[in-house]
Amino acid sequence: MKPPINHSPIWQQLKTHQHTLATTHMRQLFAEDEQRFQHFSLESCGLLLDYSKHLITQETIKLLTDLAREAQLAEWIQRMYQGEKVNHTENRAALHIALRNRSQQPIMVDGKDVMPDVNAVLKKMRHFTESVRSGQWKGYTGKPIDTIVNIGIGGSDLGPAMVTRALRAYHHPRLNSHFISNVDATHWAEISVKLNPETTLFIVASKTFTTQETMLNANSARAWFVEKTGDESVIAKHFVAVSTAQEKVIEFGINPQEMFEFWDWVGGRYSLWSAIGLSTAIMIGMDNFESLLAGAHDMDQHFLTAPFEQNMPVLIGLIDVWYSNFFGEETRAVLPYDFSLELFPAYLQQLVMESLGKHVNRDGQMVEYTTCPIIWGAPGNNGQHAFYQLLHQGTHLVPCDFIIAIDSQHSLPNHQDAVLSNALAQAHSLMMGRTGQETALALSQAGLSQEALALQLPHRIYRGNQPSNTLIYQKLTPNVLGALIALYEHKTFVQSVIWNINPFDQWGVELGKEMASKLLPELHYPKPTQRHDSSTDGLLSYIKARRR
Ligand code: G6Q
Repeated sequence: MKPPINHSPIWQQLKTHQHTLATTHMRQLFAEDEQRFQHFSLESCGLLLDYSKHLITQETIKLLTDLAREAQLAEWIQRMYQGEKVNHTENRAALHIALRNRSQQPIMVDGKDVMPDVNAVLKKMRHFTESVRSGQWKGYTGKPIDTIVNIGIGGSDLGPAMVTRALRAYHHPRLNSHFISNVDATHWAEISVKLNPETTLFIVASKTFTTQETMLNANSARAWFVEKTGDESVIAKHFVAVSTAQEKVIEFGINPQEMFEFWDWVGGRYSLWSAIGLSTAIMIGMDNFESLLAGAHDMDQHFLTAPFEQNMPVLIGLIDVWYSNFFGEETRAVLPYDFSLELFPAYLQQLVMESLGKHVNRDGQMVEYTTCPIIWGAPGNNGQHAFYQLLHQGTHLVPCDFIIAIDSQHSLPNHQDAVLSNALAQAHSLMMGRTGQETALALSQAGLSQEALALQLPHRIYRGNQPSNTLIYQKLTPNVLGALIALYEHKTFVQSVIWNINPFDQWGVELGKEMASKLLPELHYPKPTQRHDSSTDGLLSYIKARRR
């Protein structure tokens, strides 16, 4: 067994190197190198990455890429791409790259090329999406479908919901879509009032087809449908499934011909590229869906072939490790200046925190370093009027990701100028800050009295030195979105390799599920329970006494 990465000489060198930068201000780094933007930016797959606003030098990049070599990153990338069972606790490969493999090179799992199956499902999706979009697929009264409802949760919801939202400009004009995930009846009730059973298509999206929330919502949807139509035999026209579990799909009453398959080597949070993306594909059309896959494939190729020093996912992954392990970073903010990406922070929360929120390494030993930072965020302009105060003047180091579209999906006079100037201003101000001297000058030029100036001065200083990545693209096309998502998937993989953790399992979500199934029948026990801790028992009794 290899000693932990933090015992390696290169980790120690990074620690020493951190001391030289710990008190450095990024202003100084920019002052020392007029070409800093040119030296710390790169362009690939329709994205420009500016990583100049970081507490890094060329030496930092050298040491971090050496750290990646020490962790055998290149070998791990090969293992993932070659279909090895890198998800060792579930004995599975993690082959989301196969779902978007546009090169048609074979990809083997257990000695079998998976590409014919992948392509067969894409073909079936094309056939089905075209018949729904053209109006050829009819509901039970002969009317074309106009509403798609995806019923799923977690990876079977967040990815397709985010992509479908992001690509609203590409939606078929006749079609609407909804995503039902929460088990609170409010979610179903609020959406079902908008549905017409004659023209609604339900997609039950569940890898296992056993997930409590999804199955409850799917059963309620079916009961609602049968009640409205009075005819169980027409279910096949209105319910399709996306799953790996054919028997359970049949048990639910969905025709296996109306089931879109995927495979155990597709992790839930990496599944938007599979048939789990069916709702997206119906809304944007299969050509656009394949363009999304192609954008991701371009990023897959970049990740596989570019040297670490010019490799986008590698660089931003390593820089995140730099802050996490050497500067005590606890959180990261994701700030899209593109309203179409309003669901992107929520999607990334699952991708990153379910993948990297682990405290044991691949060998089952406690890690001796921090792993995943907490991911949060919101569309930039809204955030400016809410939480940016903390970014500018709080006490936390919060590296930020600015994600900026040069062109919006829609144009109105002056709007995009406001978006762009705000995005650049925020990244600049968070980096530069404003010193006491500069603040005093600005306040006196604004005509403040000496007394008011003395009072306000400390409150109006900005410490700056808040690091950020800036990602810019022309316009959020399916292709660019594919590359952007794949960038974050691979960034997450890079960090998992450095930390020697498995990013593809999620055992942390099991304990709560097990406890919920124990508590479920207890909600109906007639007497107060005394079985758990006094808080749970007390709360249970309180709820039971008040339930209608
Ligand atoms: C993601 C997780 C999890 C999963 C949901 C839904 O990586 O595995 O979020 O996607 O629990 O699972 P099903 O698709 O099986 O319903």
